[in-house]
Amino acid sequence: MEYNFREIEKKWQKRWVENKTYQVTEDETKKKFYVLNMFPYPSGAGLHVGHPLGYIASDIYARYKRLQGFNVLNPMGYDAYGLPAEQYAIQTGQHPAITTVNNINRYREQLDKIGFSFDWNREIRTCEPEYYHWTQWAFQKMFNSYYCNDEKQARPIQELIEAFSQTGTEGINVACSEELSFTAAEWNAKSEKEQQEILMNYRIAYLGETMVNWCPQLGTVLANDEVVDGVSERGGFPVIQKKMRQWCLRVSAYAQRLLDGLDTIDWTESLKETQKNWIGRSEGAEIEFKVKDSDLEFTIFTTRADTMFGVTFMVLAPESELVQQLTTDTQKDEVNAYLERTKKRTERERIADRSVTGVFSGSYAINPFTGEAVPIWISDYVLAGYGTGAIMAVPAHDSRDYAFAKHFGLEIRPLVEGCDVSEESFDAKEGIVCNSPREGVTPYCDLSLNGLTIKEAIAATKKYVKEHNLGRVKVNFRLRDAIFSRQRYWGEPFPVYYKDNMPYMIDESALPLELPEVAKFLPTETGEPPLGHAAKWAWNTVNKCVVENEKIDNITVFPLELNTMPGFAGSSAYYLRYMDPHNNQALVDKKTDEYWHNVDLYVGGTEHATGHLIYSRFWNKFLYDLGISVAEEPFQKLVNQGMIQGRSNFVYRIKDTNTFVSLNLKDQYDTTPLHVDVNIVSNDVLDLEAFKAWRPEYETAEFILEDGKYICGWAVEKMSKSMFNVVNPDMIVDKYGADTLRMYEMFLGPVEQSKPWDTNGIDGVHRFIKKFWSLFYDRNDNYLVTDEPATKEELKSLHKLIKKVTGDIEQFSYNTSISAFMICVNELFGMKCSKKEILNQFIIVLAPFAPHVCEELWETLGNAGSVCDAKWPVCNEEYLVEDTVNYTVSFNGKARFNMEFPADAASDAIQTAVLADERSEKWMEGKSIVKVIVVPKKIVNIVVK
Ligand code: ANZ
Repeated sequence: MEYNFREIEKKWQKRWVENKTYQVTEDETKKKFYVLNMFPYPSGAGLHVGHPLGYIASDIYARYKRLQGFNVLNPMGYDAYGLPAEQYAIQTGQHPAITTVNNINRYREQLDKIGFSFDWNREIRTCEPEYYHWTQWAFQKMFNSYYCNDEKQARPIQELIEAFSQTGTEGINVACSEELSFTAAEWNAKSEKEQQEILMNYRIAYLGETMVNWCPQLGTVLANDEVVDGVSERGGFPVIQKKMRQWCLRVSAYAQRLLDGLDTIDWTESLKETQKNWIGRSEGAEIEFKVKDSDLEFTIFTTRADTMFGVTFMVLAPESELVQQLTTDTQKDEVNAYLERTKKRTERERIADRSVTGVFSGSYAINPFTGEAVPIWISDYVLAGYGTGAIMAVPAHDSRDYAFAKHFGLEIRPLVEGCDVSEESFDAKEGIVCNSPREGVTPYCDLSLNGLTIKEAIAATKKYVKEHNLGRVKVNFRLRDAIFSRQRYWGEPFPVYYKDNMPYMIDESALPLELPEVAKFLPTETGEPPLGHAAKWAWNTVNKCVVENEKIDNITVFPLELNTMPGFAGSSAYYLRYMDPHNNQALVDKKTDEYWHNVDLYVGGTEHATGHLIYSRFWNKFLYDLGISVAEEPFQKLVNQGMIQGRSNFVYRIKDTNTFVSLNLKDQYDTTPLHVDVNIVSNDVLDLEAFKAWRPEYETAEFILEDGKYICGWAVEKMSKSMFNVVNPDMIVDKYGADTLRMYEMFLGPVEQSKPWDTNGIDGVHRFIKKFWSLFYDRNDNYLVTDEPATKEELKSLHKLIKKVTGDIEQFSYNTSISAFMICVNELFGMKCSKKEILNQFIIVLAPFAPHVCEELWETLGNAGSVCDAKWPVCNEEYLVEDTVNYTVSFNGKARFNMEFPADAASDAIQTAVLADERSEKWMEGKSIVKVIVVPKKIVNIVVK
């Protein structure tokens, strides 16, 4: 029988569905294992061969764990809200829901062909109300929570309200946007609206005034990476910095826990490092500075409190509220002109740009240590959102302050008098180098830092600051709160209505609040988000339902929120929903959650290092505080799969002709290289007829061939439509079968590495499967398998394989496993081994990689049930023990020949046999033996004289 992969794969894919082979339940008798892929955004282009790489890798692991007896959860779903569908809708009028469903169907069809062990019964789509119900629900919980720094967890906002009404802000230690201070009497005297405004300062989901990249023409806020050189990436429209009231999530409250959690999870060091830098913990001090001739004072954040003596000016971020207060009349025009200019720059540009700009405010600040007055400047190298948005500048020891001082001719004062302050002596990291340890330093007030290292000096200064009430010790994080509003249509609606301009949550029992229909997917004429076009988008608080806008009376019917949630909303807790996807009472049932606990293996791309992987860790910690999630970290082990690059092919057209010359002859002509569709090239040989049919202009193409073939050039590039190097997995499946595709993707190289897709080797993998098949059936369809007992050699070959593959899978080293399969098949083939005892085990080990052919052969061997439920074989080391040892026989240290001995042969017997061997005679002739040394299992050395 031929290896007919088309029939086999169809048969088993159908059987798996009929038998519900991949449906999983919470089986308490088994240990669980949760495998998860980062779920895809279903784009219009469908899958290319790069997409399934991670899914195949995790599928192999999932199948392997199941064979080891684990109850494996391996779900799949779709991150279905997002910008491309919305933009397509704007261009074509096609509703994003329709495009999304079409794309999902196409993805599903493609995925089904590859033979994954997904439990499709648990599929989720983030755009479906049953799913986003729980996204909205979590948002409401965040709105109704604050973060207690003492207890290090989220608590109900009600507790805070009670504390305010009894003791005001006295003694509270909570995460907030701004430090506020009021008494209980003051709180109780406030109106409801005033109280609500104050609570925004503490809620975990809050409306905050934030600086955003605003694009007036597009009518939306843009993310940093959607802005290039001050204009929108799409359309090239100007983008300005604008303060807007947006929903935010207080991710910053969790900064320390996000940092600490990294020590408890099994992620790569580089990914942990990226997250650490993103969180950016920084220990320093906040110090108060009074403004000269004024009642005003302001706070700066510094990590170098020890440099107070070197402060020669202060700098405020342009957005700082102090700017207006501190600018003197004479400086007003200059300052305003500067502010106009900086508005146009995004924060990222400001960080990247090292050119020096700034303006003097006209005011001076008093150094609290020295009493000296120093000028206050405004410059955009100080960022509004970090620290306090104000700094003390120490140009002798900070490179940006140094550049600023040089540019504006301000004083540069080193901590050690007489120190060289030329540019050359400046070490960007350490500052001016001669400051450690300090000598001859003027004491600050009564604080002497003489003889101290930088670290000691910082500690001494901090202590002094605290004792003298000049400020406080402070830990800052670079991690910002997440902006959670988008002016888009295709996203989760906020379950929020507005009364007197303040947000209120709709009743939890009324969730989900479904996305309304709109006439247009664009912003409204008055600049409101697309939901502003919805005619029925008001909340009736009595009947708890959505009603027409004209019913708004602001008494019982109120307008609903027009923003929608961002892309990361739906992907932040999806792993929890897979555990219990059909539950309409809760995000996840507690017992079910306790069973699955968290994701044991998460596979996905590194591009999510600082987005999704921070947000979902935050979201999970919040749910953990609420007692919903049972594990503090959602993803125990994380593997990042590499990218599959495209391998492009080129043809060479002779200039001004329609003649194409083969690669190795092209230098004889003046040619232009052109990309050619890789799907009409095989092993770099162009299919001439297919080429002519590819495009009308090539219909009359002529060719100059070499050896009767047209050889194409090639290069490794990004896999993209424009390079014609996109390989569709469907094509590979049609031609070679899913098992070959799966094995070939893994054979390309280590999972974590990026590598080019190169179809040239695929035949080899396909031949391997055929050869494996031929151990079962010969060419004449004879069934070869026998019940004869296996020989030692055959068992050795098999157990070598079991050992290797088990070890490799544990380390995701699948490419080396595949080599091991090939070696073993060759060995068995050489031994003409078609014994059931061997093949049965081989099938189990191969099944995670090539599930279809293994199911078929498993059945052929007469096994009942699916191979998925077989038992992973254990390597028996006894079979690996060598029976004989090959000894090297040396004379006077020179190796002369080899001899085989049984592994347990005694040294005496070996010595006797070696000396008796006729080959020894030659080397001993006429000489006498001084000594014979037998090193067991290695060598025999004979010393002669
Ligand atoms: C005085 C000083 C002297 C500083 C010196 C550094 C070196 P990290 O580690 O990133 O926390 N800084 C504070 N707030 C800032 C802001 N909003 N925008 C730009 N820079 C800001 O760095 C903290 C240091 O960066 C602070 O310590 C402050 O400069 C500056 F030899 O204060 B330093």
